Amino acid sequence: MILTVVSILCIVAVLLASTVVYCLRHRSHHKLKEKLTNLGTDTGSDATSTYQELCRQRMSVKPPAERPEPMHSVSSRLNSVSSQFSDGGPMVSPSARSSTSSWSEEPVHSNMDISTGHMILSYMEDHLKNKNRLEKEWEALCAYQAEPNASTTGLGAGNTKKNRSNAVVAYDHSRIALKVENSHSNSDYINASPIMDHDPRNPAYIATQGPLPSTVADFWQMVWENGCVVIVMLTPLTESGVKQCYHYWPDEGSNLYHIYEVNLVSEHIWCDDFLVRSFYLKNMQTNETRTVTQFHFLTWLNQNVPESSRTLLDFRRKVNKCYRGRSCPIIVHCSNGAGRSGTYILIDMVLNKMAKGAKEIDIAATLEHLRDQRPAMVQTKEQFEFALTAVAEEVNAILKALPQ
Ligand SMILES: *[C@@H]1O[C@H](CO)[C@@H](O)[C@H](O)[C@H]1NC(C)=O
Ligand SMILES: *[C@@H]1O[C@H](CO)[C@@H](O)[C@H](O)[C@H]1NC(C)=O
Ligand SMILES: CC(=O)N[C@H]1CO[C@H](CO)[C@@H](O)[C@@H]1O
Repeated sequence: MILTVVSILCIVAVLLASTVVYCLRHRSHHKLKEKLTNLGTDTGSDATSTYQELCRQRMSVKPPAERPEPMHSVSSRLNSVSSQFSDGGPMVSPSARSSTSSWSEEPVHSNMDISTGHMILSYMEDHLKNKNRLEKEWEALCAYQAEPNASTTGLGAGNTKKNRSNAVVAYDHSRIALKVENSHSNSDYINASPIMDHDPRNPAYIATQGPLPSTVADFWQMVWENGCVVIVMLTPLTESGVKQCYHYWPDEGSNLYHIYEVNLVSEHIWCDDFLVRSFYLKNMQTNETRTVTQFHFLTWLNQNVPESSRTLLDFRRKVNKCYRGRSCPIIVHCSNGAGRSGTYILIDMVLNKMAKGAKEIDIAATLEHLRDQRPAMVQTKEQFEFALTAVAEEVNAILKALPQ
């Protein structure tokens, strides 16, 4: 009997011991797992702070170690040495911003690579100081010949009256064609050019002339058929008595342009320089509707430059905030759809390339690329210089907004 009791006690003891051992092991395993997880997040935040530290160091080294080669070629190619920050690493965005009311200036946003930013800035500063170089580059741009460059459709008998200027007519190979069956004049012509950036199928912009009284229905048809939701208007309606653009929207209520009904929903005056209108666009044939926002810059005169690049840059940020997440082309027009429109598109395209982390920024070549698609984009040397200044100023603002 004693033997039996002892053996039972032994079995119980063994069972207890193994349970305890199991529990302990399980717990330590769990702890280890926990530790590993923590370690994971620890290294994560470590990497971020290391990255931020690197950025700070980079920022404090004022002139970048490798300055771009002085420009010899016309197209002023700018290569930034590939940097260690750019490939998918966490991007430092501007830190907490003060709350912004709808009246305030839009904060800068960018994923621009810091070393690229410095490179561009020092290049631009250099470029703007050296007037002689700017002069030469502009001369070369003026001599640039686009090929192909035929505009037979736009200059054809039925279409010439649809052009504001004979000098700026959409190229045959690069023009927006309207659907004839929906056109009030049974024609597919409008003086408008799709402007591609990198994607050859989807234009990023449509550059067009300010509508004439006879082309306003064509204009809204184009807005409708290309799925556009943002219009950038860069001209006042008249300048010292000269008509620049037809008043192509209703001042209040709605107007019908052929089968397109346009309803003015709101008008928000942002400052002396620009305002924003919101339209409700309805296709009366299908009863489909869409909201279209028009950003109207009021103080940029023909053949001129805006008084301050800061205002135009703020305007651009507001346009892009509204446009964010879309893939339709942005309609950009002034009077002839080339001078002011070309300048705006050049600035926007270059800054967008930078924001996407492009390592190579070539402003002159970008302008040639625009001129391949529409004649006379950017019309004066002052406008070209303005584009350079504006880009430099925005890069400067982006660098300043990075956490110090
Ligand atoms: C148009 O292209 C032709 C060649 O196809 C060229 O000779 C001509 O100079 C070009 N014109 C302009 C204004 O670029
Ligand atoms: C559009 O709306 C009108 C009025 O409500 C209606 O009579 C017409 O049939 C509609 N058309 C289509 C294509 O739905
Ligand atoms: C080449 C040509 O005929 N251009 C015309 C385009 O349309 C405007 C406005 O109707 C005319 O003034 C231009 O002469």
